[in-house]
Amino acid sequence: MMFPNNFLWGASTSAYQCEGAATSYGKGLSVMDVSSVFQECGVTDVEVASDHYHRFIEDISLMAEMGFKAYRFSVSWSRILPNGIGEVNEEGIAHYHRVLDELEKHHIEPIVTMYHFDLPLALQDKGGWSNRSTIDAFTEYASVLFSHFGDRIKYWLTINEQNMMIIHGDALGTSSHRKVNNEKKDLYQQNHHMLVAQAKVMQLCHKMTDAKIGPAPNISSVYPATPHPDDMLAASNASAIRNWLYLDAAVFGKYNSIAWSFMESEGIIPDIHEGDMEVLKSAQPDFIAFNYYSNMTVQRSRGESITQVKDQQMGESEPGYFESVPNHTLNKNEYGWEIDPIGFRYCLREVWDRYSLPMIVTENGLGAKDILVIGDDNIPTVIDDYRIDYLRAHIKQMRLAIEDGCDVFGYCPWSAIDLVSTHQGMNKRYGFIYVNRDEFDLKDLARYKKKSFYWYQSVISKNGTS
Ligand code: BGP
Repeated sequence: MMFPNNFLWGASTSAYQCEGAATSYGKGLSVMDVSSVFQECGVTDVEVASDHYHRFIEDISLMAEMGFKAYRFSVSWSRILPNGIGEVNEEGIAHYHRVLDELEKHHIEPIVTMYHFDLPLALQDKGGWSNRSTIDAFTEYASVLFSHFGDRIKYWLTINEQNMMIIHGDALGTSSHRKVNNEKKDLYQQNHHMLVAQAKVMQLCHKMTDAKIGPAPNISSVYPATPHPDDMLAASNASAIRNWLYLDAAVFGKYNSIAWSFMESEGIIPDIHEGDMEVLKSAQPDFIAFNYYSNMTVQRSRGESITQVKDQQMGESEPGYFESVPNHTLNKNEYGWEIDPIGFRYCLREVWDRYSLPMIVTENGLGAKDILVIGDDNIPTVIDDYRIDYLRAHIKQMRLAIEDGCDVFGYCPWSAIDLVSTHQGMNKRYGFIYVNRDEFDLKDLARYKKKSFYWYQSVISKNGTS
């Protein structure tokens, strides 16, 4: 069996990780522009990033050369509304119209994330997502997007990896670092506000446009470390707390009962205003977008908090509920992320079984320290067979999941071009297109096609066979 004829092959990026022009053309600052993660780890800042803001025409034409049917990118909230609310930056609107013009020219479908980690700093200064008024700010931002771009965009994603911002906000640089009495309660309050905001925005989208809209969490299926029933329960806890809390609220409009009982025992039930649950109930996503890098293996909690690894794909634990352990049946990439293509099929089946909504994969990929070499034609390239192997194996399992009956309508791996990794800067690359800069040396920012560029081009031209 093949992939459906109109399957959306493409790749992803996010604004703050590739655009650059972080303080130009009327853009306001976002939390990522001042993120302590970049300062503390001494990794690439996002002032220039991959300079996609200035080079999007070249980048999109390279995507077209690869045969992309779709490009998933995010709009920078603070480029549209420099203060998060209020005055609209017309230059920002004009910029994204130019990006859309370019995509249209090449018949590439835009898949647009509204908010990918980069909350406007002006909102963070007022408490960010802990402050209930950020719900209105997000709704206002969405209404600006729908009124300017509503007739040009068919697929919107609300919030990228809301679950990772709650679980790994420190590692990602999205945390507010506010001094609060109960930090965990504050996080789950932020989560509640995001859920309500997302529901309002999904409703608004359906009212103002004919587009489709969906959430975009990071989903990992969870394996028990052993068949011991306690480990099975730990896996069920982990899945509820990490995955279903977010998707049940988005799709069914209610809190997952296992996650709720976890919040209750921890004393972190958020303040829920009258009418909030009705708002959650009355909104419906049209599809589920999700990012998959790896699954997770857990054992029953020994009650200790294990060392928090500064990485969103590793080291999750909830003392008393589960703790993650390495899965020795799997290989790891050079950053310790487990490589689990069969688990990808499993994960797609699990999400499909649970929600029966069409799915699009909006991230998946291999981060590596790519090395530029001179190719046969004397043009620099990267021989990234490791990336090709990774993607080939995942695409195969996605095809098998489709054969299993899963409705998957697109695949946008991370990332279209090299960009700034969340906490490894330019040292960890994912792109099909190499961006010629180092950690702190901007060089000439030239674009070079990696070996995976040609490989993916051929995959797309044969609709998924490689
Ligand atoms: C996801 C984020 C992306 C991206 C990716 C890879 O969690 O949505 O923004 O960066 O992970 O992560 P990293 O850059 O840490 O390797």
